[in-house]
Amino acid sequence: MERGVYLLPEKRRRRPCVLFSVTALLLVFVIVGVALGVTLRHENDTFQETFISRCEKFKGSDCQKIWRAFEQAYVGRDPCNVPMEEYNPLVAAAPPQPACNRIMLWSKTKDVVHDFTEKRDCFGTLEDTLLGSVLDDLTWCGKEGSSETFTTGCPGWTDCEKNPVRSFWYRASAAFADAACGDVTAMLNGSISTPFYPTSIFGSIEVKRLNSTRVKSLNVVLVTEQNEVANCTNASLKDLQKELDKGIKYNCKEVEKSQIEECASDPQKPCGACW
Ligand code: DVN
Repeated sequence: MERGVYLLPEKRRRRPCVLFSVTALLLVFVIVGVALGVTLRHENDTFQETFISRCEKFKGSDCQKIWRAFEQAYVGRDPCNVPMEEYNPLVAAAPPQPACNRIMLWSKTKDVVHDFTEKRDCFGTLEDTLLGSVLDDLTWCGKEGSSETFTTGCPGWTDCEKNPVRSFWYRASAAFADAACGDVTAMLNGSISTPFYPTSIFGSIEVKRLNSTRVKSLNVVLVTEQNEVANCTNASLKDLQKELDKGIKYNCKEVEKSQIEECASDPQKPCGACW
């Protein structure tokens, strides 16, 4: 056989290339898998870190106990099957204790309300309590067969009724309304045709749970802008009055958004003078 370069048959020549490609592919899968695992782990840790650091702002709270009471509501569950009652242990661990005459409820006015309560110490919303503040603007869910907390790939607010986020806000709002006492204020949106609507949390949960044995009055502040759509004679506000416990006095006042914002930025102005 003539000496020379011994060429491998085509099939045997292809084998190292195939082996190399399979190894490379496996390596890519392992790297992606590890990266995904680290990301999920990081998601979980970051979420818990956020929860705990917000909780620790409320001195004297057992934040690890509150965290455990929270995660037992949704971890390992179908994220579309978390009834609001699953958060009962969390509410028991961190019950809202709002100061009488300073409770602020709201609906479709989140930004103006929180701008006001952040700048002035006149009122407190649910989101100013431990229960509301640890989870404000966060999203979370669990999955059957997993002990993780996920912050992505969770059902949206309207995807299913019993999702972990919506059920939490329903349950927390119920606890907040149950604890309401004295003169309660509610900031509603005068730029929409129905400032009060029955399917909102304010309408479906909070108004129904205000009890005249504790609550003396409900004072609606209807936030208006130039293009005022609704005023205090709006039909939906008459529905609100019908829903209200009979012994609770109802008031309504139209207040320009600019007046509220000015008052929020003027700490010298007494709370009562803001509207
Ligand atoms: O009194 C307040 C407060 O105590 C709170 O606990 O409930 C009352 C406000 O709830 P609400 O009456 O339903 O008023 P909103 O403005 O319709 O909804 C309140 C919040 O629920 C929204 O700000 C949404 O939260 P987000 O996304 O701004 O962090 C959420 N929400 C309501 N309907 C939603 C929705 N999020 C997404 N899609 C929807 N359809």
